[in-house]
Amino acid sequence: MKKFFALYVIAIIAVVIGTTTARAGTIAHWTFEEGTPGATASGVGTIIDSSANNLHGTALGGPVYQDGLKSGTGNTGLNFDGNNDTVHVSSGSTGPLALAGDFTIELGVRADIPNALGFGVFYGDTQPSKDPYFIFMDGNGKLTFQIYGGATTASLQTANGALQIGKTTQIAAVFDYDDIDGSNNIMSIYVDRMLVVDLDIGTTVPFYGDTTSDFWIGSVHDNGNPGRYFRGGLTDVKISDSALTGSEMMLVPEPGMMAIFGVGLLALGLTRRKRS
Ligand SMILES: [Ca+2]
Ligand SMILES: [Ca+2]
Ligand SMILES: [Ca+2]
Ligand SMILES: [Ca+2]
Repeated sequence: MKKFFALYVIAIIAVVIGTTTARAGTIAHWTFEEGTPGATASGVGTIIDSSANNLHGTALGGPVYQDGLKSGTGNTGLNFDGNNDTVHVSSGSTGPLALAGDFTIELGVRADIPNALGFGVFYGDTQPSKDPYFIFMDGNGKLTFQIYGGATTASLQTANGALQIGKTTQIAAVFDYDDIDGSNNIMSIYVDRMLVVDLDIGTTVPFYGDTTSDFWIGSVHDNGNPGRYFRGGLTDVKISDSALTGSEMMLVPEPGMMAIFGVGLLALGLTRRKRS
């Protein structure tokens, strides 16, 4: 009975921890649920950010709302044509999207055609290159997460095939700032909430070199010039102010909480079995 009680307490603690981690701050979350599938997204500030920061985006080039993209929130995503479709969010080098300290960028992706991939998210400045962070998906399904740190550029890549064509995939780029002395900062890429690759990038942190930086979904805008448009569907783009673990990443519903709660229940179940 003592043992059962101990495990019961562990289960309760696990639930409490789960609730705490679920409160990791959301910097921005574009769910793409505001549109009707088949409708073309247009108009200033119509791509709704559900976070408190109200970082609403503007669709350019005519991306189309798409049904059947289940990842994050709901079933609706935005389909980009690979030609000129993108979403622009005005930011500036000191705004909430000038990410500093720990952060996680999550996005649900479905690439429908090989060899037609581009940028998932891109934070660019108006100098050639020198762009603080981006996530890029190449034609072989290889993911790149890159940070420009002023003196150095840190780039992390998966193997080919990390992103499968025709399959909705949950990808995440995590930056874990070394809270002890900032000397062992870690970049990671997760696919479907599993850690795929990580890298110690030393003291490098994103460097915001000018005052006209902006955030883009589905394209690159380096030096103010657009290019390398993504082709396919993006379901949700979410940015958090902490280095999330796989179980804390988005899935429907409330993944971190449910996963940890499940461990607690499993502990109770094992105890019951032992007793009988
Ligand atoms: Ca969605
Ligand atoms: Ca277009
Ligand atoms: Ca640039
Ligand atoms: Ca950290």
